[in-house]
Amino acid sequence: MINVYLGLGSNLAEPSVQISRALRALAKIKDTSVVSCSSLYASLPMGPKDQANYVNAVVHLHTNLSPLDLLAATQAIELEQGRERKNERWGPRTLDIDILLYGNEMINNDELVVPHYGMNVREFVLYPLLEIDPELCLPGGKMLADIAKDCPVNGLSILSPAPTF
Ligand code: PH2
Ligand code: MG
Ligand code: MG
Repeated sequence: MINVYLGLGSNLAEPSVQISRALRALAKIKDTSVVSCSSLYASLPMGPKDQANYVNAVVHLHTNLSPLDLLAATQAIELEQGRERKNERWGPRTLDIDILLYGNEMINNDELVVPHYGMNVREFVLYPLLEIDPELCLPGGKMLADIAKDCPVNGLSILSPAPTF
């Protein structure tokens, strides 16, 4: 079993409902189980400012799937929930699921980069992750808590408790 952490985000079509639904879908992926989910957080949009605030959460999974099989499963959930691939960088979306960490592996190929390239500077990833695993050590040896210390909160706030799954 590999410890995987996913970042979830939504700012369209009832974001909290999108995240709750995604969590239930993640719990149904084969050879995979949901260990925990953070609270739902409200966050200011990174990127274009003329879009709605986001709801973000981080989910801890155990999986026996390969990184690419897990990626395919999460992309299928994004599509199922109406995700449209647009050209606008960091634009609005019904559901985004990013693989943040896959065990201690460093992965870098055309399909997937893990650890997620932006996670160390995004408050809406670091603080939910810290909530569910305050002792986490990242591949490369740094403590999550030390990285979070250097990241401004930027208006991030807890919106509601973790959904049930
Ligand atoms: N995701 C984006 C672009 N901007 N902003 C916040 N606050 N949260 C996100 O998840 C997010 C974003 C594209 O992946
Ligand atoms: Mg993303
Ligand atoms: Mg993504």
